[in-house]
Amino acid sequence: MNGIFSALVGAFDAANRPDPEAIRRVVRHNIEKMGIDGLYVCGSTGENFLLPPEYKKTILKEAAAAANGEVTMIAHIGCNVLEEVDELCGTAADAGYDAVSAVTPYYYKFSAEEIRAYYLRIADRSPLPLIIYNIPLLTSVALSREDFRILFDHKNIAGVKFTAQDFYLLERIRGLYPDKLIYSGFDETLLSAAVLGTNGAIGSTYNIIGNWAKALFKAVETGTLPMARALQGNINSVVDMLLAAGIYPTLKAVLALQGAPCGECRPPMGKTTDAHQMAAAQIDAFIRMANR
Ligand code: MN9
Repeated sequence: MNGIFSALVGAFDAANRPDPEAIRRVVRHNIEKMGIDGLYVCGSTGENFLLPPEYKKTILKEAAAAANGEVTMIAHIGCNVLEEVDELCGTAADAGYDAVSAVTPYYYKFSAEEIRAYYLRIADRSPLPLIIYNIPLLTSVALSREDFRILFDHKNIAGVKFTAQDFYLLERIRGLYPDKLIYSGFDETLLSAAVLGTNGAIGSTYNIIGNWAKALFKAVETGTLPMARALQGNINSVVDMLLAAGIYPTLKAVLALQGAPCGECRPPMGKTTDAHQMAAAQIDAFIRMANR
């Protein structure tokens, strides 16, 4: 389960429905062109929070079929509706996923105890190991050291997708739980997380620069830090351009230029504009130049 995982982008048709052909294209692109180790399906990058449950199921199934057992597969099934969580968990198990992942319950101000109960319930019922998805920037829920202590005590809780800049906490949980899987979730701080001994990373930009993330991780493993720093510099130049233009539509526009078109974002996200296309052309040129 170690390595670089692409947070798979959503691939939709003109009516905003999952597009099986586009899903297959972007999955194969990630495996064959980026050389990634795994896919994280139906996460934030997959526009999870804009999807009805039946579309999530379709995407989980199509992505697994396209990956054909060649890489490690994690299904994000997190949701505030527990019946939906259970159902998606079943879909992920049937489709052959290696693990499930779940975002912290959000919107209502749940107590730490309620949040932990949510995870313990999933972990008790899930036939697949569970990866916690911690992303305080978007959920306003920040798991504490005490939360990790209690949650990591459960043998079916395998690890965490740590999408936060709290490297103090990251270092502490790495040291305390050497057997748990810790994945770095912010691509812009991949190096900082990798030097702390994370098991890998899960990120949206790896759809287009997964090969750089792989190389960065290897450079850290072999102790070639100047190389790792240079790679993080290139990754961050891409992240800067993506964030400035609007990350998801621009990411999709770059994928189209790389030969894996996957439609537009689902509303209420906006349509792809000329500005997105222009930024994508710039990013694509930058990537080509750096790959030479
Ligand atoms: O999967 C991604 N998080 C979100 C993780 O999309 C919310 C990251 O890869 C970020 O997109 C990336 C840019 O901030 O680090």
